[in-house]
Amino acid sequence: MHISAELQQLFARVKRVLVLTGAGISAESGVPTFRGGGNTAVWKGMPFDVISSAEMVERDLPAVWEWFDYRRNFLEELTPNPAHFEIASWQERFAELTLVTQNIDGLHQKAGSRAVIELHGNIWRARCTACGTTYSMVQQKRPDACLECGEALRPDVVLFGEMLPPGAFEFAAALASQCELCFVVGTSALVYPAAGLPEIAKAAGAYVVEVNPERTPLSVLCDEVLTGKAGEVLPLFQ
Ligand code: BV8
Ligand code: ZN
Repeated sequence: MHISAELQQLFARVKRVLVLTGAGISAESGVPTFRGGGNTAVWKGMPFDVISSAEMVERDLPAVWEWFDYRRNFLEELTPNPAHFEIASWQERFAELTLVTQNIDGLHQKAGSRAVIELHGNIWRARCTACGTTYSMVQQKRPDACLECGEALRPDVVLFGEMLPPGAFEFAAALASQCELCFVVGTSALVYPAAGLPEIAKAAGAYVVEVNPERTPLSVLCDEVLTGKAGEVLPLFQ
């Protein structure tokens, strides 16, 4: 794996770095990806973006819970991989490291990353459909209904057709427009508005680096493409 001298010099001197991650960074931890690697995630015959949609919460909330309970139980045993730990170490290395993830698995935090911008929520939390009160499901069951208002709970994740958490994208976009170096790790860059962040960084003059074993629609926009697995490529940055 060749990392250009230009990138190594940049890595050694920049202060403001933004990292955007997708399912690919958790692949080496055993988390199935959605698209990359040729397998499309389906549940009970339903395509991923049907079962994970706002419309499904309206139509069949118990089915949505089955899907997320299955994934959460699957995640219980899984641990971060060297890619997660490398990025966690960068928060000590760079004056301003911004970590933005599309992942709901919480593995960045398990690796020690603080202040993770979770654009699509977190699978370890439930949220009241009425008053918005949230409940942790880390080593504890969720209540059957909201303890504040008695209404139904739903996964605290962003489903297709739903707005991102208030301010999360705007905050990430502002930091993307100020970063000097932007890493895009393990994403197929198909889901918006998340996939728009590297475009904002590039337009603002940042050096954009993609880490992915496959090409993506973003590759042409990148200053450097490191073709490989995140857990093998990221630890090469010393
Ligand atoms: C919204 C949580 C406003 C739930 C998720 C503009 C254009 C087109 C469509 C839209 C648009 N704007 C909005 C839309 C609609 C939609 C969208 O983008 N659709 C896509 C399918 C075209 N966006 C939305 O609905 C968003 N909301 O826009 O609100 C609004 C509201 C009303 C009406 C209009 C607009 C909300 C999107 C968020 C949905 N929730 N997740 C759950 O997890 O179940 S998205 C989910 O899918 C993930 O979070 C992630 O974002 C995406 C999966 O992508 P990746 O993470 O990249 O994973 P993937 O498997 O695809 O790729 C893995 C990559 O890793 C591959 O490239 C592979 O090669 C690589 N890889 C594999 N192994 C490794 C590796 N890389 C490194 N190392 C390895 N070892
Ligand atoms: Zn409530």
